[in-house]
Amino acid sequence: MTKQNIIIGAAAVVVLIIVGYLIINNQSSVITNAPQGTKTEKGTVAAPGTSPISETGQVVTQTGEQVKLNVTPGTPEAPQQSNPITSPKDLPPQTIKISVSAAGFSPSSFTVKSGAAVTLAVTATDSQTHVFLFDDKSLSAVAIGVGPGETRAISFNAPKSGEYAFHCDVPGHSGRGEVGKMIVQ
Ligand SMILES: [Cu+2]
Repeated sequence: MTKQNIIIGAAAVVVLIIVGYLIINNQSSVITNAPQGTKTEKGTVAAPGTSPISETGQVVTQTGEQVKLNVTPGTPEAPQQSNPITSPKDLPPQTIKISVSAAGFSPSSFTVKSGAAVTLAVTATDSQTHVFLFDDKSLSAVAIGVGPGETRAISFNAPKSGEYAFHCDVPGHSGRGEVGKMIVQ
């Protein structure tokens, strides 16, 4: 074997390692960025980053336990908000879509069935940050924070029947009309 052949052989091995790495890396990124509204190991996710919805219709944590709605947002027991969603088409069709700006929420009310696994998406349509939050502490974990122009979603099981007011938690925003209500039937 000539010196030149050894160099060519070594170069080929390096190329194979790089190609192999890229293939493996690409596969893992497909798994972590699960396609929208499709099945993962624990259930169906509405968008990358949301908590999965199990086959029995319960929103569950990454370890498979039912999420808690009265805990601090973003903690492991809470339903997780999605990563920013680049196209509204990336959300399942049954998603409840709400936009928020200085003019308020639109629509400012929506109706869901008690116990149903609801996916709610909030879009900031102006150049401000907004934080969707229910007034009732029993739903404190169902919170969505969006930057200017951003859309994010969260999945949760609707509570018992009643009306649940929500507001934007950024100081001054609810006072100018960023309020609304969820009606649970
Ligand atoms: Cu706001």
